[in-house]
Amino acid sequence: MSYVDEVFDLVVAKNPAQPEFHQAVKEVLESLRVVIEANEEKYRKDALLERLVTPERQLLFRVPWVDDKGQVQVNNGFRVQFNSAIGPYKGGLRLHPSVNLGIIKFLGFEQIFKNSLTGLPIGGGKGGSDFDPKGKSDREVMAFCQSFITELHKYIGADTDVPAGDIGTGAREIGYMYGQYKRLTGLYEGVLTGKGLSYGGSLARTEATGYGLLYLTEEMLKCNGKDIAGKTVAISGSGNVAIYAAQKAQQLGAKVVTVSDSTGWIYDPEGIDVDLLKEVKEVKRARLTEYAAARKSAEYHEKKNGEHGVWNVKCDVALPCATQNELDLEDAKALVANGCFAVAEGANMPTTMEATEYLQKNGVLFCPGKAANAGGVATSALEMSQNSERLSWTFEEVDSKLKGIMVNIFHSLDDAAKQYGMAGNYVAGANIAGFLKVADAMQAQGIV
Ligand code: NDP
Ligand code: 2IT
Repeated sequence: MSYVDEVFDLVVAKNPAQPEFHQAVKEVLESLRVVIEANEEKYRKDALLERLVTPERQLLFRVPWVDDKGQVQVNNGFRVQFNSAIGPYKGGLRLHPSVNLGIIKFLGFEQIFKNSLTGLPIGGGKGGSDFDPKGKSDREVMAFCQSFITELHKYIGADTDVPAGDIGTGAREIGYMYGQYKRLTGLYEGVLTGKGLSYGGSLARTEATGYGLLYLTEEMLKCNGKDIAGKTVAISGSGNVAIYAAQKAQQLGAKVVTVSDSTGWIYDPEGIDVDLLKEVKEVKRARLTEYAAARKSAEYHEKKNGEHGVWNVKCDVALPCATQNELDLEDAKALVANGCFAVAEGANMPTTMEATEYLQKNGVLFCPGKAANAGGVATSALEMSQNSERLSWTFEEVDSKLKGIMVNIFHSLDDAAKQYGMAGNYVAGANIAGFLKVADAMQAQGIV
């Protein structure tokens, strides 16, 4: 059996009931087959792949907190410190009831390659909890965040592990966590990114993932003889990534006609009103029904029977920005039938493997999340730099660095895909380019 297949079987056997982690590993290993086979003897002897798929450290802990009724609640806390070959562990914290160890491991594994692609010195990690911030008071969210950091602070630091936001973790949560970290350690350091601007945050970090997604998409289209201006774009999600993806798409002259959340979706043929969306989602923390109520041109659709809705709308470009496996084979068929020619992932692993293959086979330009959404973590690394030098850069400076990073990422995938005989396969390009730097650093540092 080939080394790649052996290691994949080992991952499934050693990590039972973690389907998302298996899926993320399978996608990467399949892409690496050609690279691994060229160096199989050496990699096998050094157990390089076994080390790559095994986290350096996994922290699982209890998070007790008191709700507004005086009742004690208990959540599970996670931090997976996956790989520190090229820098301190870096990656977000997801707060969502669906969070479990397998989900955090898939996210942490993806983060290794994503962070490598940014060209910046950051290793891979991810964490979170099955705590649901939805419907909780600010005091309850604070109580949870303080308890979470009371345990996690022992294992993180500006030069060891730097968490940030993800689903359910935004500026409010990062603020409470930062305050508790500082109180416990006495350190005013860049231990978290996505901080508020008054206490060490970076301008453009809030916008970075969505803006970066569009900078990369623009470059991918340009290199394939197309232009984002004048195109119709379907977006899923209505959180941090979706909102700023919609904003930048419109600034670049495209029309965004959909957004969604976990209960429904909006079709707005006049183009999404981003200011209204921000008011509904960032200020009121309300449902999309409020967007529809305030805007005549918008249709609201409840989600039924697990369908994803937005992918049935006619569009040129689709940007999934909500969550994993939200674009399946049926959705891919609908997109192709409606003439969609490009898909770029704002979320982590939103497209199933079958859907990805279908899109690629049908000539759709497809950029995976570990490249397309890397603008968020790249700008987090820029926040770390600013914190270390005790300076802050202007919005324009950060935004122009972000744009340069996204354009470079696209070219590194494009080049790697061509070099290994898979021109246009940006999934393979991303996995190979991300892997080569990490593998080189791991080999250079010996058996650790
Ligand atoms: P937010 O919490 O701000 O928004 C998440 C959005 O996705 C909401 O609209 C939410 O709807 C929807 N959503 C979440 N879970 C589900 C689900 N299980 N089913 C359907 N809809 C769901 O998160 P972000 O925008 O930060 O993150 C979105 C995606 O982007 C995630 O995959 C994340 O890992 C990825 N990402 C985020 C980065 C960042 O910097 N924030 C960087 C790179 C990637 P509802 O409110 O109803 O739950
Ligand atoms: O998935 C991701 O890259 C993020 N949630 C952002 C991580 C970060 O450290 O900014």
